[in-house]
Amino acid sequence: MGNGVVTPQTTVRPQTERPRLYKVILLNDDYTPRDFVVAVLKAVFRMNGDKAYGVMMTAHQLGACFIAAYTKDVAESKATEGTEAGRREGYPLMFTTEPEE
Ligand code: TYC
Repeated sequence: MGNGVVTPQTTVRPQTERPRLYKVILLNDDYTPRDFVVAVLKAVFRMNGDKAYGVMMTAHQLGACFIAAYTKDVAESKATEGTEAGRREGYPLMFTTEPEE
């Protein structure tokens, strides 16, 4: 500082670099009806019935299931939308996000 040397405020990256993606994960619980989970997966994540049923059953049996990866904003808003859909009906349905490696 004070020597006329400035620190660059930006970093140059190769044009091919992709934004970091965030995984949306569905968590199992003991109370949300299976049909309701399937309906939320279809509405929020645009899954067909077979895909939504498979994701719901995987979470039901293993405790959690990866849904899809999106940019941070989209992942967080879809997770919130799904969680709030459950909350509105009094269910503890929960979607979380985490960064991809
Ligand atoms: N375990 C719930 C039940 O038996 C169904 C369920 C499946 C809930 C997946 C949440 O992410 C979930 N009614």
